[in-house]
Amino acid sequence: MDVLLVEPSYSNKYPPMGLMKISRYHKERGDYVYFYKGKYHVSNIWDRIYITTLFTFDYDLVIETIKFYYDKVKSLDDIYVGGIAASILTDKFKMDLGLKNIMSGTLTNSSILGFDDGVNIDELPLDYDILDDTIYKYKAGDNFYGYTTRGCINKCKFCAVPKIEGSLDYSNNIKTQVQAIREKFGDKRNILLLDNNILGLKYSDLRKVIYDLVDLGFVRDKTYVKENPFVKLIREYERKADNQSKLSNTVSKLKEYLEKLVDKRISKRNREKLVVILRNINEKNSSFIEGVYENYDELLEIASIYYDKKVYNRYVDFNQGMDARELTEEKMQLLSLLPIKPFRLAFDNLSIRNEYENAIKLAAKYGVKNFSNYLLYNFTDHPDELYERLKININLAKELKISVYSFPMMYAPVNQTDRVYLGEKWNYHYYKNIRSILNVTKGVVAKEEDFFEKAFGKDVDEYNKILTLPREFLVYRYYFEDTGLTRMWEIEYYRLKEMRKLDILLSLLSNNIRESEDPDINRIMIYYKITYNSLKKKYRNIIPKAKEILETRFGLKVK
Ligand code: B12
Ligand code: SF4
Repeated sequence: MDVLLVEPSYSNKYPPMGLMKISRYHKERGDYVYFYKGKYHVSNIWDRIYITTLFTFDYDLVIETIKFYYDKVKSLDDIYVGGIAASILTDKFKMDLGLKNIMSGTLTNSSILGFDDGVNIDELPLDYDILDDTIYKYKAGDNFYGYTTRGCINKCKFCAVPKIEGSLDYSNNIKTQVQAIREKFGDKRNILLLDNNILGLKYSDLRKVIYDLVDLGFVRDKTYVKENPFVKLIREYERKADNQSKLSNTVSKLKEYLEKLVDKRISKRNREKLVVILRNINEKNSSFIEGVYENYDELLEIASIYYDKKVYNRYVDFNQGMDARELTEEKMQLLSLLPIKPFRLAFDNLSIRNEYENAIKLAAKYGVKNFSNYLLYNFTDHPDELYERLKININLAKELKISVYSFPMMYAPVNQTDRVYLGEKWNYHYYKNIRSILNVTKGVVAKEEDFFEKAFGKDVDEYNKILTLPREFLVYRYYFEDTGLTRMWEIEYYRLKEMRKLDILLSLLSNNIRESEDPDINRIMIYYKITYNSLKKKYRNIIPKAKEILETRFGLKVK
């Protein structure tokens, strides 16, 4: 059977685990499997095409990609669509595509795909080889990926997990998974666990998970040693040859590795030996790989001397924002056996402030120094609450001498096919400005107090002022501050604040209106029409004028 696995060309951090499991299943059946990210422009007709989906907000791209493959199969029933977005929006996919095989949920039995061998595909170890078929580089790196649980004990309204995975189900196969991957692909340094709520497990189950990870070598001491790259590449070649996979990438990697070895700081004798071997291989008409096998022992001997043999730390990353409400001292004692980095907690709303602060303090007591915490916003929260939560993190970091990064996560309803959604207590102007600030920082809120205060303000009042700024003033902060325009805008802002007219201003701005019948509002509106690019053209004379006013009227010296 010829099988094509497809991931649409959205940008994502983690490799497509679902497809990696499906690949493993088909390769074990003896099928040919190829993976492509995006639209594969070849004339092949495939026996099966599996297309994975992830975020619902990529819906349009996913639909377009699926349709692209319609003429690459004999029958449309040979296209299988699955994964997270397909599980959330199964009916919509079915309606918009008219395909029979839109699958929902996890692949707990191969019968779901029409096979009768009863394999639990969900528990199969991942096939990392498919990642060599694509040039796309997944940011999460070459690590172990897995789940130790599925589902969750909670049913938060903003989350899709209760719908796609149901209640918390403990599946303790992480040990088998990691061991199988080690056997087939060699060791990897870190492990990223995509559970939803690991702390929802009762103590005895959590204990089993943690001890499995400890047994696998994920401990706080250094235990990771890189493998000899030559051995790794030869094993990759042989594994792929067994599966009739495309070998050219591996051969190129092997060639590149050996050529680079010549340039490394190796002994004169070994360099000469290596140069002769490589020249002989190239001069012979046989293939490069045959030459490598002919000189295998000598190459192995040289390669075994020159590679990084240092011992490194490993990291465990529970990718979720862990549930602070469920962190007890007993559970923390268990977690402290692992080299968790970063330690991620969820701070979804102020109502869990006490539990959250206690969880951080407890973790810090057990030596955790690096936190990366998720803060949901634009849901039922008020904008001020985001500031308060960010500030709490800054204060905790200072008080406990730890590092706390905040990752604000913008809410959008889980079944929406775009990300445009405004929380009931938010306005569009604030919403856009928060996104602008986060764009500059790549979504992270600085852990240092001075950076934080510059970005979000010293207090809630200043935060509100920053969120009211014209977007351009926010994005090109220093430029507009230097021209004096920000100061001038501020004067108008405080005037309107006194007059209690800020709500009117924000409502107009949120509706993209830049004119008002109210002269007080119109005075400030001018600043919202200025763009960084047009400044020099249209508002050339504003800068000297601004300077003059600020200097003569307010005694402010402007650069
Ligand atoms: C890890 C993760 C992330 C990672 C990135 C994931 C990635 N792949 O790159 C990070 C941390 C970056 C992330 C970020 C976000 N995430 Co997230 N994330 C997850 C999580 C925990 C796992 C997703 C995953 O990759 N799973 C791996 C899957 C695909 O592999 P698998 O489970 O083994 O696959 C099985 C099945 O899905 C199926 N299958 C899979 N593919 C296929 C294909 C075929 C053909 C078939 C038949 C079957 C099939 O079979 C497999 C075996 O059983 C989910 C929650 C969850 N439990 O699903 C949320 C989730 C996907 N995230 C979610 C959200 C909201 C976000 C954010 C938008 C949060 C925010 N507000 O900023 C951001 C967006 C990031 C962005 N791009 O802008 C929502 C999605 C909601 C939606 N409407 O799409 C989820 C569902 C969680 C939730 N709270 O509701 N996320
Ligand atoms: S605790 Fe996390 S995974 Fe569970 S329902 Fe709430 S948001 Fe979703």
